[in-house]
Amino acid sequence: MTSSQKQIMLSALTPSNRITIGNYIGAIKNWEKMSRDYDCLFFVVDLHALTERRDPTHQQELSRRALASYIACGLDPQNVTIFFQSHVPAHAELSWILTCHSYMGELSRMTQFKDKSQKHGESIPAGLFSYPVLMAADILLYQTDLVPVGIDQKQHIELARDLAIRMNGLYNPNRASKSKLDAALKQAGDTKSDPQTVKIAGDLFKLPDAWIPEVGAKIMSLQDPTKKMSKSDPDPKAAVYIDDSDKEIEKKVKSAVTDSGSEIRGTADQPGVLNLLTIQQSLTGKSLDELVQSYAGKMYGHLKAETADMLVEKIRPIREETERLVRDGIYLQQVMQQGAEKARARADATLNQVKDALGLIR
Ligand code: AQP
Repeated sequence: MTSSQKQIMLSALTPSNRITIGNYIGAIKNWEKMSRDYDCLFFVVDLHALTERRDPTHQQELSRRALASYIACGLDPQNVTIFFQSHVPAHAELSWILTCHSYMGELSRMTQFKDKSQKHGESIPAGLFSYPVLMAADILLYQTDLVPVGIDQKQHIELARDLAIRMNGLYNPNRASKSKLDAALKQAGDTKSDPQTVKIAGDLFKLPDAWIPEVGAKIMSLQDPTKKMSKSDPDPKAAVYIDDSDKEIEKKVKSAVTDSGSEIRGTADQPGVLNLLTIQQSLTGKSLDELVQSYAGKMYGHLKAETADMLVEKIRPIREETERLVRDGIYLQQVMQQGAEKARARADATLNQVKDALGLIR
């Protein structure tokens, strides 16, 4: 299949800190697998990272490392488009246009906004509020079919769909009258689905679907297994990073919070144990039942030691390759330039259609 016949898949990661095994298991690991069957765009959302203040030199380091890690995790820049969000100005432009079509109410309902704004007291950065609109622009610019994400991002994909439906409804004249819509649906060869979800001639955007992994959609903090593992968790023991040393990985997993019992059941009332089993499930492809059976009669110490070993084996080559790539500045520069050129051409095609539809003179 040529890339133009393949469905379009897109995903991204915020360089807000080093990449965790949550990001790896919930997102990057699946990108690599899917990159063979889809026309893929993967990018580093450096504009999203600006919602928090960070030292500019450190920010550059985080962004470069994220790019290097994508490649170290198996993404092939010859086969997929890899780029930085800030290298494609259309993201920020479409974001403003979509902001003008978004409602305060729907943005205030975003769970991530509610969670992340808490620590800011009275001075909540407006960027945190409008972040999901920029994310919608990221997705809609590329006429994306599928967005692989962890469960925490599902609500943001739903917003992107709502905005696409709203914009298509407002600016596609074929949707204005029933007879024109029926004719357009017939032409699209789909008269059964909800007309809002079928892309017809004149639509600005395709509606994206979220793809959520069956296993590992929400890896939990090692220190508080009721909370998501996050890059920016201030407790360094809460997450394993994909460039942690073997020793650090062992130490963190061995000090993971479990509970006071000793039997390994993998049930919801053992969130810490379940989290370690989920990590193993994702790394081995084994079922939960199979893993629980293999731990019959064993102690939490066994579970922790074996999880640590698996992570060490998985992470070591990624860490070593990331370090090698970070030192190869010329190669990374080449990847980011080529990726940005390919992405710009595709993003501009959509943005120009949007500008025309809205009456902006180009
Ligand atoms: N704990 C997790 N388990 C599974 N998937 C996860 N993802 C994030 N955390 C987990 C998925 O990783 C991708 C990249 O997300 P992001 O960096 O754009 O934003 P995020 O979801 O806000 O990630 P973090 O790690 O929690 O970062 P901070 O601390 O900066 O907010 C997404 O697909 C996400 O679902």
